[in-house]
Amino acid sequence: METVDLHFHLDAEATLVTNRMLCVRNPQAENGPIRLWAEELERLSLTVDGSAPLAVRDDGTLLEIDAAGERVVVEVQTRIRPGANTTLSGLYVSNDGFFTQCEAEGFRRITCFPDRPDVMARFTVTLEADRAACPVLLSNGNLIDAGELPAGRHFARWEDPFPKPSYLFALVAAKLVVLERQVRTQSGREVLLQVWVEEGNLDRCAHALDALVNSMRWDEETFGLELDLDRFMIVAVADFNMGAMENKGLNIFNTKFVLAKPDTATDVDYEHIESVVAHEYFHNWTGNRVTCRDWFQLTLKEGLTVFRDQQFSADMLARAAGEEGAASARAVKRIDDVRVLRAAQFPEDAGPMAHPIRPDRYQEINNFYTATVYEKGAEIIRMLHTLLGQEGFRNGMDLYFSYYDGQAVTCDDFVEVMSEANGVDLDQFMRWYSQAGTPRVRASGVWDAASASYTLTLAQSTPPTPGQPDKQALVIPVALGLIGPDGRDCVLRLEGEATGKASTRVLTLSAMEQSFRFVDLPAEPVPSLLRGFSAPVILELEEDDARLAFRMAHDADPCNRWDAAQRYAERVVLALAADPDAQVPAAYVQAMRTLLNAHSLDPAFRAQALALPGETYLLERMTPADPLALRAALQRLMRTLGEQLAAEWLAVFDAMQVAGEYRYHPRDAGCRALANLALRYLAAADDAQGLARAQQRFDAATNMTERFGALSALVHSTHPAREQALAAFHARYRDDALVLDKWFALQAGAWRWDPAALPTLARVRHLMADPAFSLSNPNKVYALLGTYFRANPGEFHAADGSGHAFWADQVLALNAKNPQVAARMARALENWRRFTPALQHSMRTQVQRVQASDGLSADVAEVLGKALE
Ligand code: B3K
Ligand code: ZN
Repeated sequence: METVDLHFHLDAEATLVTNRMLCVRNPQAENGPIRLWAEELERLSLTVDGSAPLAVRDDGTLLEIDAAGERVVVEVQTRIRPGANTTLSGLYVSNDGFFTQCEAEGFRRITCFPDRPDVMARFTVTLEADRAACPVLLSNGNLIDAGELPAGRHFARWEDPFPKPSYLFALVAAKLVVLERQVRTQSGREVLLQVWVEEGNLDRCAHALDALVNSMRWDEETFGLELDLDRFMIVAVADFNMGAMENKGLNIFNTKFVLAKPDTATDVDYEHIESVVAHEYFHNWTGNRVTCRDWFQLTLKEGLTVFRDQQFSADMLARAAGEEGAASARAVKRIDDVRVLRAAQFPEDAGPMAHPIRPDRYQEINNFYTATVYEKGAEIIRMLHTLLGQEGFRNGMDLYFSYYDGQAVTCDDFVEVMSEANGVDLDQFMRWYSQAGTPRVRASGVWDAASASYTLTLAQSTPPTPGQPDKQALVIPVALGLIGPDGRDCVLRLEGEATGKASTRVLTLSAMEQSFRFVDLPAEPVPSLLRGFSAPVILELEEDDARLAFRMAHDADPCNRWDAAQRYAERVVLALAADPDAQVPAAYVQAMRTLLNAHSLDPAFRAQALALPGETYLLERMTPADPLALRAALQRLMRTLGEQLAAEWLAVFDAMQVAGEYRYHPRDAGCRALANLALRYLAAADDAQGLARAQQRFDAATNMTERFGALSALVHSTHPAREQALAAFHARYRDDALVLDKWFALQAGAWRWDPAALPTLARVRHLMADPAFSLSNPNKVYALLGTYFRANPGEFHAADGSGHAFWADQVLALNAKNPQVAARMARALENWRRFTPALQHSMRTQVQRVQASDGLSADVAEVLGKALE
């Protein structure tokens, strides 16, 4: 496809799309028909070089056109109904404006097209709409013409100089205002950066625009990659299926990842906005300039771009923290990423949807925008970075762009350039792309006093996953340190080496089992393995409580120090869950006290280390999963820590007060996070002083992080004022959709500390009737239903099965509206086989009920089909 000339006559009821495509016969392909995909299109006309085609076959989704000649112009006119498009894929209406979402296969819902990522064309787009309703008309690339039309209509014409696949097409026609900034690129070109939002939101765009400028600079400095367009636009829309979309020059974002001001957004929101803006911006090179040959290669752009945004955020945090705080700031970011991986990807890898980062089959590609393709994919890129080093990785990236700019390529192409640029063999490494499941690395060490040596044996195994019974050995970088009895890192010298260094080093495990012998160790060391979480694996290492406490206090690697705290907590919680009479060990409380009092540690790090492991992660570690017992155990543990460390929590809360006007800065954010955590523990213990502080903070807060932190603490207590606080919060933000999402999510996800309180299901049902709630808005669904189904297992899996029956009703209701959103909710029950027999029965019954119903979308059918396989 050489060029595509699109004309849109925009109207919510009936939009006319005229599409002129210059098609050139591919000399390498056999002499077949022109194949165009179509979905829910009303085709009005079709011509080839201005005449009726020789023959057309149309099965409703695929159009085959017989055409003679090497170069032909195919023109097709379709009518679509954006106002009735509730799927939010293709062209749809949100708050009277027109927006598109085409990845992965939405473009075929706009016009007939060879809608696959390896067909790239130069697009020219003319938009025509009512001027009063849609004063702003945007598409990809550069504005080349605009003007008035009769009957109050106007038009704009856009031209994108870069060939692109159809999934990167976008248009926006709406009533919007803009915050913009002119900046100069590294090579000296003036470019215009814009953030478009609805009127009234202009005071919430500055952070996103700053993030865009920072992203641009970072990609120039880190990878030598410059913005290639004269204008780069971000548009915020309230109805959007996911976070954001990297359409060429016209990124469309969920409002959640654009809008922020201190009164409405938390520190975490600020952080997410920065990283999503960066992610989409980085796609301009990793995704758009070099794109995917087919959708199996999705991780080529997603894993790589997530890795890039993770590195960017770490650099930004480190820069803000200053030299002294940089290392800790980076570690805190890494810990966040590891938390996400463990909470979302590990369960996926252990369930019926398990797939390699490059899946080898799918029914509905939209189901594969997963934590595996994204987050595990980023871990695979990170391992390459670890193995090749910063410079080697950069050389590989340079080679990648020099070979493949403007092309649609594969994951093999990417790994091959890394191999070529560094002269290393990465054939075995490629197994990470084809093998699913979370590998286990079992480690054992033996210290020999006589020879002053320590032999570390590492053995790997990967459990079977659907369709992959046998697994082969992977290349696993294991970063390690050995800690001496004094708490300091030992000099690491492998047998046969002349010298060693007292710092972390990376061993490469590539066989099923390997041993490494370290010498010159006069005392028995404590191993600290997988530092910085150097591979996406589960480390199995026997450590007694004393050793975990020792590493909690001394491990020089902050990630592992955090991990030691997580492992210790996990052990304690699972013991409490298994035996209601068990006690919280005093040694554990003492280890937490030591961390709490470690004032020299960065507050953001302390907040991470003192927070318990996520409930969904713990559920994954429990066999069989018993969410009610787990919840009870977590509550008991939090209450105990709240009671026994009350004085420390109060002192820490008081010490963490941030003076002055709100600013988004990692140091301030760390203080606020630790203060909010202190309130949660105090609330769990119903500590009167703690609750008084929460109440006071809620009333006097000057920013959302503090206000919402205090509200969360109150809600997670038995304090009678909690309902009043929820009502006050609602009254204050009744017209603010994004803040109300927080309010919905808090209630849907709340643990019930007061046994007399309404069960969460009743509350969720009640909230669904709230005028601010809508099943048509994905953010609302994710906030209320998503939180309840996926982040509140202790309530959702109520023993009477009421949560599961409700789940089935909602999945069915959503299926009829928006299959992508429905499929996401459907996945909440996919791991039903891991639960206790009674829960399994109730879950399976509901999964079967949904599966047996008529009109199931391919999206939902695939998820449930796999769950029941
Ligand atoms: N590439 C998009 C995701 C599209 C999802 C389609 N169902 C956002 C991103 O990863 O940047
Ligand atoms: Zn992406």
